[in-house]
Amino acid sequence: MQNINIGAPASFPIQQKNRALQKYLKWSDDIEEKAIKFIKTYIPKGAFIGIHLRNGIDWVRACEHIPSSPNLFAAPQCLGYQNEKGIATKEMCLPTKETVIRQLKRVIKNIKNATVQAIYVASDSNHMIEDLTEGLKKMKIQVIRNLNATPQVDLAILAKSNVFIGNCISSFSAFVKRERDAKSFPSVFWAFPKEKSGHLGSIHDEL
Ligand SMILES: Nc1nc2c(ncn2[C@@H]2O[C@H](COP(=O)(O)OP(=O)(O)O)[C@@H](O)[C@H]2O)c(=O)[nH]1
Ligand SMILES: [Mg+2]
Repeated sequence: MQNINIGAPASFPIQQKNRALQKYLKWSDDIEEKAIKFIKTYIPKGAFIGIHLRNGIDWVRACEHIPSSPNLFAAPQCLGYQNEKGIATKEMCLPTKETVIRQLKRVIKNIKNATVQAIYVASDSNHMIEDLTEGLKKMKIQVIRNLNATPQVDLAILAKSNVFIGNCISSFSAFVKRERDAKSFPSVFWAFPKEKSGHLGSIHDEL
C-alpha cells in the first residue's frame, strides 16, 4: 500500500524541517490589502518597527511555567531545538515595560540605513501605547496600533515591518518570524540574547 500522508503537513509545535514550508503560505487578497492599506494610511513614510506584545492573562499564567518548561510553545525558534542557544527566561516570555523600551531604543539606534518613524504594536491585550509613546518621546516616533485588526491582519502588518521584535515563546510571533525568514527580513526577540539583542546592520526597505 502507498504511504499516504494525511492531515496537516506540519504538526504543532513546528519541527525544524517544516519551517521552510512557510514560503508557500500566501495571505488572501483581503488580508493583504487590509495590511497594505493600513500601512499606507496610518504609518508615516520611512522605516517602522513591528512589535508583538503577548501579555493577556492566559499568557501571564503560561509564563509562570517557564522555569519548569523552558521549551514551552515556540521557544526553539530562538533557543534552538536542543536549547543550544540557552534556556528560556520569564523576561523573554513577559518582558517588562523597561525591557521593551530599552530594547526598542537599541534597535532604533542600530538601524543604520534608514530612520525609524513609527512603531506598530500588535497585542492580544495591552498595547502599552501611552507607555511606549512616553518612553520614546525624545526620538519623535509615533506608536501605532490598529483597532480593527484581526489576528491575521496584525500578522500581515508585522510581516511587512522593517524590523520585527517578537516574543520567542509565542506561536503567534513564530508565524511572523517564519514569514520574514522566508523573505530574509530581520527579526529579533524580547530579552534575547540576554544583553546584546537588537544588533542589526541593515534592514530591508520594501515599503
Ligand atoms: N489581533 C491579535 N491577536 C493576538 C495577538 N497575539 C495573540 N493574539 C491572539 O491570541 C491567540 C494566540 O495564539 P497562539 O497561536 O496559541 O499563540 P501563542 O499563544 O502566543 O503561542 C491568537 O490566535 C490571537 O487570536 C496580536 O498581537 N494581535
Ligand atoms: Mg496559545
